[in-house]
Amino acid sequence: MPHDFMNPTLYIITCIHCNSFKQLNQEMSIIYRLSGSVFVSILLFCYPTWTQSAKCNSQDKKVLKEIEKAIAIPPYFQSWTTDSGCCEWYGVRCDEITNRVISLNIDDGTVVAGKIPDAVGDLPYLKTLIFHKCPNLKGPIPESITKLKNLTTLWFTNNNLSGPIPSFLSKLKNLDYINLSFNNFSGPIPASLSELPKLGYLRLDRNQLTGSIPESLGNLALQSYIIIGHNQLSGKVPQSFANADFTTLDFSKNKLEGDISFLFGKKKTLQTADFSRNLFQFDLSKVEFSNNLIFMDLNHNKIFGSLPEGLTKLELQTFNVSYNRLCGKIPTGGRLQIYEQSAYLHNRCLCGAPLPACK
Ligand SMILES: *[C@@H]1O[C@H](CO)[C@@H](O)[C@H](O)[C@H]1NC(C)=O
Ligand SMILES: *[C@@H]1O[C@H](CO)[C@@H](O)[C@H](O)[C@H]1NC(C)=O
Ligand SMILES: *[C@@H]1O[C@H](CO)[C@@H](O)[C@H](O)[C@H]1NC(C)=O
Ligand SMILES: *[C@@H]1O[C@H](CO)[C@@H](O)[C@H](O)[C@H]1NC(C)=O
Ligand SMILES: CC(=O)N[C@H]1CO[C@H](CO)[C@@H](O)[C@@H]1O
Repeated sequence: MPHDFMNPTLYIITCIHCNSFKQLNQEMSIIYRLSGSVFVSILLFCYPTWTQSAKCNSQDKKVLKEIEKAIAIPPYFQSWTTDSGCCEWYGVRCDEITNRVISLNIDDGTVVAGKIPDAVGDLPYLKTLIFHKCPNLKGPIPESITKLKNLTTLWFTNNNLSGPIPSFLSKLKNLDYINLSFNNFSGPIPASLSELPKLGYLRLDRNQLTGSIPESLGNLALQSYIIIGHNQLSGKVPQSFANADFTTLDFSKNKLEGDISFLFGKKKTLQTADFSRNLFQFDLSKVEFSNNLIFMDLNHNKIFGSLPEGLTKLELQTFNVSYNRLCGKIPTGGRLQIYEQSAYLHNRCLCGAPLPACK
């Protein structure tokens, strides 16, 4: 941009619009050669913009640099330069008033490697901690995160983390959202998770979890989402779920067994029920369903009996009972005929549309 070197007003205007420290320095070095008084007036005008772009709590900055040193693969974290404010750094968000770091979100796969550093526990105002799609991020969840008393969102997804789902997560009383799906966590689901008074969303699917579903999980204070599919969980679904009322239950692809008819019922708010690919065994004939259900996948179990008339009242978007031991005529008069044959195939003797007529 051509500058009129003799007009101080023009400098002030260009300088107010400069939004980076670097640009500001360039502007100032030109001005400095002109006169002392112009320099001072420009500095005053620029001050607010300058502090904003450099804002950062120095303690938080130190911790972030430690985290970078521990896991970043060079030349990643290019925006994490010492002359810029850490609130502007990639993946970092600060509180507008206090300038303390409240969110750290590393979601760019190949740029980090190693273990989640203990230093993440030293960002005391953190509310959201995300490591997403980092295939080289390995090892356990560090206990240091129990220091993050403000944490509401813990989201470690699509990494290669391992070790247990730590029981110490129950110390983070503000947690309302846990998503640890697509990792390599093993061992049981800790019973202590039910001690989280605000936990509404729990997603632990696609790991190597074993053991049975803890009784306490049915007593979560906020009953909305439990997604624990694609693990190696076994045993029966605990009775505590009979009185519970979740919106989404996904137990798919585990080794769970027994009667789960108590998860349904006319008064439940259950909308999404994925119990496919387990060893569930019960008589479907007498089960009642609530009108809230929009997704029900029961494929690959050992469910027997016939399809109850009540199913014709539902407006299910997804319905699948294939690969079970069901028998009898598919009830008519509702929507059960709109689903593909594949939703009914591989049962003992189901018949009638959309399958061939009963004999
Ligand atoms: C985990 O690491 C293995 C190699 O050790 C890799 O093949 C796999 O894609 C990684 N998983 C994820 C979810 O990134
Ligand atoms: C939890 O993580 C999975 C896997 O990355 C993702 O698909 C899902 O959208 C996440 N859940 C929410 C509510 O963000
Ligand atoms: C996942 O963990 C199991 C042990 O639980 C281990 O044998 C396996 O190699 C791990 N897989 C990856 C990709 O790290
Ligand atoms: C039902 O589930 C089976 C088994 O996973 C699958 O092959 C089939 O395509 C599904 N059908 C529908 C309509 O969802
Ligand atoms: C809501 C909440 O827990 N706020 C806390 C966030 O962290 C600071 C520092 O640890 C506490 O002083 C707040 O009470």
